[in-house]
Amino acid sequence: MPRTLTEKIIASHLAAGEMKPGAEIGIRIDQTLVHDATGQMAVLQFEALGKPRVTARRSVVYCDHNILQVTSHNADDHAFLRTAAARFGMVFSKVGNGICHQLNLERFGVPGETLLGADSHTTTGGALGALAIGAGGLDVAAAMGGRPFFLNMPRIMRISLTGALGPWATAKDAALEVLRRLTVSGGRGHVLEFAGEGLRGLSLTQRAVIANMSIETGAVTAVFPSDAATRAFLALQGRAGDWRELAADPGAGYSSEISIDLGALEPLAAAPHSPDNVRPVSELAGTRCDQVAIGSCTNSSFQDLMTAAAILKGRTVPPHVSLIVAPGSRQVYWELARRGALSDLIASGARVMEAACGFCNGVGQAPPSGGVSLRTSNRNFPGRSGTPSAGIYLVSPETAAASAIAGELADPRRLGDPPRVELPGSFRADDSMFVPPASEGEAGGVEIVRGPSIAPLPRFGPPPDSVEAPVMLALGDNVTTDDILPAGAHILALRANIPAISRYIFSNIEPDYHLRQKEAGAGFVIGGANYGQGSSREHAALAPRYLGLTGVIAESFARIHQANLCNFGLLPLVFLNPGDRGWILQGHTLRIEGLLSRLRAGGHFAILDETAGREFEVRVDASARQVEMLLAGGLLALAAASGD
Ligand code: MIC
Ligand code: SF4
Repeated sequence: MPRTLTEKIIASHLAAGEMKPGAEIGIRIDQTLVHDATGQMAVLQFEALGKPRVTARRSVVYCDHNILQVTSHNADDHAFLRTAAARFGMVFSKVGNGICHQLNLERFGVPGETLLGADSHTTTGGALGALAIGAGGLDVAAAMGGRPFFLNMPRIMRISLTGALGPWATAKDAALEVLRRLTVSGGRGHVLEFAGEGLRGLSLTQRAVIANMSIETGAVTAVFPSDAATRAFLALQGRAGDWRELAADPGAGYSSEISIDLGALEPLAAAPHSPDNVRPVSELAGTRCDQVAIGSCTNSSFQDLMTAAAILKGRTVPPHVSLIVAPGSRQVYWELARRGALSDLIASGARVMEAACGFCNGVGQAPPSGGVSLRTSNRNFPGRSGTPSAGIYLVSPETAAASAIAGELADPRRLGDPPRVELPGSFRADDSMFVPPASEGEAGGVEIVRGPSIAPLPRFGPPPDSVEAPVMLALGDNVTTDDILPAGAHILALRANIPAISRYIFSNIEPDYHLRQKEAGAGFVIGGANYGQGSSREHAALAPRYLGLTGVIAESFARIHQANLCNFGLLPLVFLNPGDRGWILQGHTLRIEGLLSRLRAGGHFAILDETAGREFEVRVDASARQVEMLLAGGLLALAAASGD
C-alpha cells in the first residue's frame, strides 16, 4: 500500500503498537536533544532511571537559552551539564555555539531518522526529512536510555504547496498562512506533511522556518521530503553522505489536505497575543514600534540575516527604535562577518548579540512598558517577552528590517526590489565548540559538578483513593505553558530547582498562587480547549505537582503537556460535557471517591461539586500505559517500582 513519508519513517522505527490513527505507538529514537532550560531536569531524571550511559545513537546538550549570567545559577547549570554530558556519553555544545535547532540542522539532523528533543521547536528538524518531535525532559531522558517514545499514531495532513514566493513574500509568511488557516489548535493530533511543486523553490532553511512554527498549530510535527534542496544544504555543510532521497509514495492516503499558493502570499504578521492572530502587514502598517528583534530558532539562518543586513545596509534606525540581531549559530555569525554584513548591521545601529536564543522567551531585551516589539520569533503569548503590557508582532526578517528603518510597522514591498543573497560555496564547519563525551573507559572517572543551583529531584507517590479539593483557578481556552510557568531570565535560572521555581507557578495570573496552592494541599485547575499549548517545559506539570495540585480538568489538552502531566502523576481529566465548565467556579470544592478503581476501570466517572451540589462527568485522558504511571505517582515512581 502506498505510504506517506511520515508513515514510512514511523514504520521503520516502530517498537510498539499498531499504526492505527489515534492508537498509542512506541517509536525508536535515533537522536536526542536537550538544552540548558530543559536539560538539567532531563539529566537528573536520566540519573534517576539508573542508566550508566546514553544508548541513543547521538545525544546532544546545548547551552543556548540561559545565557545571562547575572547570578551564578546559569554558569553552575552549564558546569553540571558539561560534566554530566561527559560522564553519560552526550555531546556538549558550549554557550556561544548557537541555538539547538539551527545547530541540529547544520551538523546533526539526518533524513529519515527520528529526533526527540526536550524543546517544542524540535519540529524544525522536519525540514531535513527527519521525524523530529518535541517532548518533556523525562520522555527525552527515557529515550536517551534506549526506551521507545510513545505517542498516539498521528493523522497525516498533506499541505500542498504550489507556485513560488513573490518578491518580499517569505517562508515566514507561509508559516503564518498555515497558522491563519489552522489556528493554534487545528494541527492537533496531526503531522503536517509538505508536498507539491512549490517545494522546488524553497531552500532548506526556508523549509525550516515553516517546520519550526508547525508546533504553533498544535501539530505533532511537520515533515518535508528529502530532495535536491536537502542534498544541496547537506553538501554545503560537508555532510553530503548523510543525504538520502525520501518522499511519500505516489497515491499515499492522507487524512486531510490543504493547499497553499505561495505565489499569492503577501507579507503577514501575527498580531498580539497569539501566533494565529494573522493579519496582512499592509493593514497594520504605521504601527509605531519601540523594538525590532531579528533572530530566534525561527529566523536566524544565514539567508535570513544576510537578507536583513542587505536591507539595513547604508540605512540607520531612528532614535526611538532598539534593533536587536541574534545569529542562530556561530557558523552564521562567522559568515556574516566574512561577508561584511556584520559591519552593515553595526553601522545601521543594531545591537548584535551572541549566537543563542537571545531576546526570545524573556531572556533579556524585555520591551518597554506598553511598548510594541516586532520579532522574527514564533510566539507572542502575553508576557513571554518579559513585559506583560507589551504587544509583540511576529514578522519575517524582511518586514522586521524594513520596519526598523521606518520606526513603524512597514510593508517591505515599499523598498523596491528585494536583495538577492547568494549562498557560499560551502559553509565553515567548525565543530570545535561541540565537546565530545569522555570515552566509556574514562567516563567513570568524570565527576559531575553540582553547584548550588542543582536541587534534588522531588519524588512523588501514588494518588489517594478519595480526594476532596478546591478549584484553584478556572481558566479559558488555549492556556499556554507560559501562563502556567512564565518565561523570563530570573525564572529560567531556576530550572534545576523545583522548590524554587514552583514559586512562579501561575504568577502572571496571580502572583501568590503558590502560597494558596501549598495551603490547600490538593486542588484542581479548570481549563478549556487545548490546555497547555506552547512549550515543552515539563516544569509546568512538575512544579504544580510539587505544590500539591491533583489534576487539571479541561476540554482538551495539548499533546506535550498531557504527556508531562501523566509523567508526574497529575490527573489529566476531560469534561464529557464541555458545558459543565461554565458553572464550576474557582473556590468550589470537588470530591472524587474510589479514584484508584476508577482509574483502573477506564471509561468515565462523576465528580461531585460539593459547593454547587451537582455532579459532572469526566474521563481520564490517558493511555493504559499512562494510567499505570498515574497509579504509581509518575514515570519515575513506576520505573523504580518495576525495577526497570
Ligand atoms: C520556548 O520557546 O518556550 C522554550 C523556552 O524554548 C521551550 C523550552 C522550555 O521552556 O523549557 C520550548 O519551546 O519547549
Ligand atoms: Fe530558543 Fe526561542 Fe526557539 Fe525557544 S522559541 S528554542 S527560546 S529561540
